[in-house]
Amino acid sequence: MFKKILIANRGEIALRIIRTCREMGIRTVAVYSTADRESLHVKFADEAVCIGPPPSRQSYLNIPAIISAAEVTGADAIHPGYGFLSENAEFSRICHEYGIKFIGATADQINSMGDKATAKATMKNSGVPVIPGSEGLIDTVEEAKILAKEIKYPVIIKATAGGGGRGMRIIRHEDEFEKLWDDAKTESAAAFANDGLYMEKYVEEPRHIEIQIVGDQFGTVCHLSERDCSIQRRHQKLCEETPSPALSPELRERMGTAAVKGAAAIKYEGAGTIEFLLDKNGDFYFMEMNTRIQVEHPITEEVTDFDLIKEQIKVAAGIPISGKNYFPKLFALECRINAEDPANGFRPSPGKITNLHLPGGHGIRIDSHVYSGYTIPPNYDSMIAKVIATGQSREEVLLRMKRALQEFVIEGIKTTIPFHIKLMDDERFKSGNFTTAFMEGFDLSNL
Ligand code: MV4
Repeated sequence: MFKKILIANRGEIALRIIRTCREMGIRTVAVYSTADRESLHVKFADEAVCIGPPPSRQSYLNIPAIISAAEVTGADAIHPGYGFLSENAEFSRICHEYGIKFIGATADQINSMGDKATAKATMKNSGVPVIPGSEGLIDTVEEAKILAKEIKYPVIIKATAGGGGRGMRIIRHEDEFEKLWDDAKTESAAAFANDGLYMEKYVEEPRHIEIQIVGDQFGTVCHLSERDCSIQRRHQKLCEETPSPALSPELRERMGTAAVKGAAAIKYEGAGTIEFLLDKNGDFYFMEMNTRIQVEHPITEEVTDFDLIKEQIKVAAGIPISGKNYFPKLFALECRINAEDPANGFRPSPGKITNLHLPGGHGIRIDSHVYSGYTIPPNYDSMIAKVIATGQSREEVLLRMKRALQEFVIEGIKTTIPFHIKLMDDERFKSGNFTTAFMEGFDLSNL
């Protein structure tokens, strides 16, 4: 087992990783930018190294500084958390070259899933259902128009280097094709230095269902069922739940099996997520694979009683998994609390937390790095806490979440708490019958 792990991240996920390391008897090294001197991850780790000034490029994305910090502290592994360098193939490869175990996917796995057209082809070849569309990239707009006629409008153009909604265009009529095609090309060239595009039939109002998987170094892959992430705004998830109100045990089994098949085909090691679109007929299709631990992993932990960070560390150390799948024994919901003003277009609201009281009690878990007197720097992601409610039924969980959100006191900044309280009272949300279009019809006034 590793003796010392460097955590190449900040905020709540850095704390989350430190906690599991403590329980496993593994020493921890925090890295921090000068904006994070007073952060809890710095205080909770056994050692801490400053890696640069506030901008991410010069600190949490600064590969030479992070490798140096691992070298001087003698860390034998690096956990990248989510975001930052977690899906950076170059970083994974450099760690490997320096003899430091990267607790995440290999460079090859990151590359093969990072290129979306390649990822789709790989999944299709391994028998995972994919959305009808182009075979790989499309060279010319003429070719694209012919294909769109064949698969019938509406279609969606996606950037192969994109993901998470960037570089996409929905095309509903042939007369807008050339403009939207050019927009997508220009945008992806500027954003990713890669203008490769592919096309799919557009699925109207799907649900976003993702399957958590874990693979070991011996080719064994298991799944831990799904998370429903349909409540999103501009591709930012707001809350996630498991089990999905839309899945029967039979569909869960089929989606889980498909995810395992796809991950096994690339000999996936570590924790990963296979994202699917679920359409109104109950058909599901591979969308993307995330080769990292995700923000919403705690809901899976709560309903399966399985520590995903511990499992990531174990498989990285070469310990085999059992191969058995995990199914939800309880219900869980996560609300992401962001330092944003939901009544003002979710505009960031950094600043000093002048007073804080975190909720607690039965069935409530809080993953957060903030404390009373802490100043949220403007340089990073605005998520400041995750409230996770667990219970015996979906109804109980929604009532428990509302109770916890009402207990939450945070002064000095605006947060998304009022939005989540309103969400818990929303009839559509309560019914469980919603899609990724849910937020388009949500009234954000009176928050
Ligand atoms: C789609 C789609 C409908 N049809 N692909 C959004 C993010 C990226 N992962 C892919 N996305 C979508 N791809 C086809 N063929 C609808 C979306 C989509 C979406 C997906 C999941 C969650 C929220 C979403 C919001 C808008 C669009």
